[in-house]
Amino acid sequence: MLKSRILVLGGCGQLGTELVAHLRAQYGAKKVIVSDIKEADDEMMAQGPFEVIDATDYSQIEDVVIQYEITEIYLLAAMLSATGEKFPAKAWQLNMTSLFNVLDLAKDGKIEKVFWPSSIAVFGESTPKNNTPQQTVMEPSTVYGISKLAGERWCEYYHRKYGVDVRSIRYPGLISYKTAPGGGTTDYAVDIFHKALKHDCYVSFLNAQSELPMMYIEDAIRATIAIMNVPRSQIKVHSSYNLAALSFTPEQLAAEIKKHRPDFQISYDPDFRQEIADSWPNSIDDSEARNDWGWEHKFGIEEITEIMLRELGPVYAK
Ligand code: AKB
Repeated sequence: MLKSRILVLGGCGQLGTELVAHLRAQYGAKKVIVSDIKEADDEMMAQGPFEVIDATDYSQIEDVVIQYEITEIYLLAAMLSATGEKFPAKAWQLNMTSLFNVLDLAKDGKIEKVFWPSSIAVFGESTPKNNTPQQTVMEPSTVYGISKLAGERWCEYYHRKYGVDVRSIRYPGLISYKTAPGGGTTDYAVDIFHKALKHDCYVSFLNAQSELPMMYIEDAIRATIAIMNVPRSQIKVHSSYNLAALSFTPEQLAAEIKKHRPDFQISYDPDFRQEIADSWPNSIDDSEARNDWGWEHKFGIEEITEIMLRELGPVYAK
């Protein structure tokens, strides 16, 4: 019998929606409490306990932790890279305050374990671009990246000083069809499938050669659940683990889509997100995650393209 009672903060986003479904399948719906800043859609509301929580408010989280006897928190509430550049102060406030709230709950013994997502955004222009190592130069240029790097340092600090069990992954761009991503630089790799099915053409906000690390959502969920379930002794990196699956450019993804939809056309009109993409790695060395807790990715560009077109097809079928 699993004793964990889980709270997912920011549970209605791209990652949260699918993570919650997996956690509920594993632990039972009643053991996974979903929360977000506002009520979810009817489907999510009907599936199990839901609480409206502002993750920047310590007492709102604490009340729910006490009410449901929560043992683990997955903190997914965050403002991503592109939106963060439009609202820098808000991004910093949300990303850092929510993290301190959850780390403090763990420090005070009110919960046992924390999952907190970091990102490839912790890296910057001075970082080696190819096969970026776990430990390297890190000078992020976005507010989001700065908040993630600061967050990583605080996770390690709370682990070292107070013994907090916090586990973290540096996610690459995530590709999924159930929920749209919101406000990221890697979002083109989701949007392109919607536009391919709707109009057979896509105007990319990144240039043809912008190579970025990416991952299919199912791989990301498996990694998240795996890192949370391994014995604590196997976690050697207490800031955040590099995690990789594949890397591709908009041009390469378009060529893959063209194999299924020969009429598909892509054009390029880079905007402010180009500068963000240019500051991030092309590919990531995740050998520490592979060695320490057995990480292996499953999905490549062919499988992802096939799944995305197949699953989204009916949405756009006339
Ligand atoms: C973003 O593009 O901001 C995110 C990320 C890589 O963390 N998808």
